Amino acid sequence: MSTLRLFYALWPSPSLAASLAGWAEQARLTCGGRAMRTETLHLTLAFLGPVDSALADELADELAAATPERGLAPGDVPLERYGVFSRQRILWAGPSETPFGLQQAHDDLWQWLAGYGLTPPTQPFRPHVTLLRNITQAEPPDDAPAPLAWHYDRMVLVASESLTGGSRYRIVAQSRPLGG
Ligand code: 2AM
Repeated sequence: MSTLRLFYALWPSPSLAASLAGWAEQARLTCGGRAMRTETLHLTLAFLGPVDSALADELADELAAATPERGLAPGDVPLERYGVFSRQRILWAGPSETPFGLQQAHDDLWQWLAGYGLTPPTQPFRPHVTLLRNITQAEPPDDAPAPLAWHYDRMVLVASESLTGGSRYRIVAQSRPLGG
């Protein structure tokens, strides 16, 4: 049976993604590593891993239907600091504290996914946008650029497809803004 490697994410507007690319450029001066392509920057809400294609279709249909249970309450996440996951050699941008609404969105999403037999992570939710991979210096820069305000009103379901030399992200569905 074929599977798709899936995750749910918030996807920034092109202008926010461009600002984040500036953050990546600045951090690379200190941390080295490889910048993520601007058009692939995102904040993961739930990583599912490989899911069989029938379930993947169902999840995509449900998300596109965007009923209140499956949609996403709009909210704000400030991107105000750099951080590092040293084991994964990742430099990221994220909030200083997880906003309540975003945590709620994460928890609600996983509660709903559990109904499909998918297992929630045991690790706490650490909202972040990965900016650099393979960093050579595991301390983030002391200072971040001016904070970025991210207002979100929808989420996307993304397939991560392996290609020789890396992976490609393909948005398979997105929720409609609630009330929109
Ligand atoms: P990362 O950027 O911190 O690597 C696609 O891989 C997205 O899912 C990335 O945003 C990645 O986060 C996230 N993700 C979360 N858990 C993952 C896992 N166990 N394996 C791969 N990606 C994961």
